[in-house]
Order: sequence, then structure tokens, then C-alpha cells
Amino acid sequence: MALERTFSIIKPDATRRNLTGKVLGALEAAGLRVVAQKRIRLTKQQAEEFYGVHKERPFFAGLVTFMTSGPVVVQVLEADDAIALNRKTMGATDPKKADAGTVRALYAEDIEANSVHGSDSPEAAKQEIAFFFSDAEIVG
Ligand code: FUP
Repeated sequence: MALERTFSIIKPDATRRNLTGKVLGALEAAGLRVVAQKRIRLTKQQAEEFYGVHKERPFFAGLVTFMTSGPVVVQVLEADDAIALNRKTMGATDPKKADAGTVRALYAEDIEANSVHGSDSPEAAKQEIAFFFSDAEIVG
């Protein structure tokens, strides 16, 4: 297994309910190490660009409104197989379908306000990390 980095967001529904620490604890308990982290408020332009692959989907406008509705915590996480490990720890997009004990099963409100984002491929991870962090901000 190779040491890998992935990109993660603790979303506005989680920061609003003061769950940043609970979510972070679940990620760390799974073996993911935080190597970069900052709390920011996404602009509409950033949210639209970040979720650009979904721009033709019916949920796009609602997703952008939600993602800009409050602070988020953006993170770079490191572990062996970090991308798959983080996806497994997050659970399915729809919390009703998420395995018991996953972050989304525990904390998500619904399919939109689903508490966390995690990159779904090495290409996405590279692109998403570079979207929010400079090399100097990542300290392994
Ligand atoms: P995921 O990779 O699990 O975050 O899921 P997707 O990339 O498929 O979706 C990205 C985000 O779009 C989800 F986190 C929430 C939002 N979404 C909806 O609001 N409604 C949907 O039906 C599907 C996704």
C-alpha cells in the first residue's frame, strides 16, 4: 500500500452544529492524518468551480447555495490508501444508504447536507488539493 493524500471538506451543516471535532475525530480514528487544514467560507464562484462536474445536474444550484451557507473546514488527509479509506469512513452520499458507524450515517442531515466531501480518485485528489492549498501549507 502506498502513502497517499486526499482532499476533504467538513461541510457547513457540520460546522453549524459544532461537529467539526466529532467529524475530525472520526477521520483520525480511521487512521487518516491531517497534514493541512483551514476554516474558510467558500465564495459562490469557488463552489461553482469546485462542483463544476455537476453543473448540469438538477441539484447543482441547491448544492452551491448550501456549500456557501456557512464556514467549511478544508483538509488534506494522509494515510496508506487515503482516498479509499476516507470514502469508506465517510459512507454513501445519501446518509440513508450509508453504512452504520460512517461519518454520514452518524452526522449527515440528508443527501445534500451530508457533512463531508472526499476526493473520489487520485486525479480528483491532486486537483482538489491544489485548488485550496499551496505546497507550503501542507506539512506531513
Ligand atoms: P460524493 O462523492 O459522495 O460526495 O457524491 P457526488 O460527487 O455524487 O455528489 C457531490 C455532492 O452533490 C454531494 F455530496 C451532495 C450533492 N448531491 C445532492 O445534493 N443531491 C444528489 O442527488 C446527489 C448529490
